[in-house]
Amino acid sequence: MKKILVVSRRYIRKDKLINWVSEIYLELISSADIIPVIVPISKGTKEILQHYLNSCDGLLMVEGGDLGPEYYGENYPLNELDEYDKLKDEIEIECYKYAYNNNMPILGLCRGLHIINAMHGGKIHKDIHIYNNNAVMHINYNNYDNHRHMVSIIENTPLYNWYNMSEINTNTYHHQGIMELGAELLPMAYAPDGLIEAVYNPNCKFLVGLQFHPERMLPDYDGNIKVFESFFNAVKQ
Ligand SMILES: [Mn+2]
Repeated sequence: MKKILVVSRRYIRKDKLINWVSEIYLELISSADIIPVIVPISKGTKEILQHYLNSCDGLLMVEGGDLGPEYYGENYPLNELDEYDKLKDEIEIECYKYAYNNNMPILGLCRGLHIINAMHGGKIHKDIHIYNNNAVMHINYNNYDNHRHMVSIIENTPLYNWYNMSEINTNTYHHQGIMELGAELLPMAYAPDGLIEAVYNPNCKFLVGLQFHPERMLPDYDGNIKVFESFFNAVKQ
């Protein structure tokens, strides 16, 4: 069976650091007859990471804290970032580089999109709401899972093929976003404030980044599951 790596996320529970991954990703991967492999964040993981990489067929990068600004040429004070985790950055970016260099399918959601953009030389907004003067709310803690904004989809892109619609109403859980698009990446969708909400690299087998979370709104559009089906098919090829 093929394997997809997912790097975990850490937080402190009862005074101890624990690793976690949202179960929906593990369910989606295993229901496609692919083995989800959680790559834990621990110092020891870096020593053995190559063993994870040697056996992987694709990489899924999911939600998480802010990417370190060093990866996109900025040097904000790190204590101003949301859930900054240097070790997660290091492990996930090493996974990304291996997958990218071996032309393996990569899907990045939210933080994963930011990593893809930074690795292509693009820049990230420290906080999109400073830039857009709150014209569009990209995160709403009071209406977390039901908050939506419109996204317009560009024709002749993979995203358009999946949704077959020129506009969708997406969930939105982010305070950062693409400031400058990285080389080779093409935009697939825009929010009403102009923020790029989806990208792909047409020179890769499958390299897609989405700002929204299709897995958290599966019933809303048939296109949501197609994002994952297309990713999994690329992994199986
Ligand atoms: Mn958004």
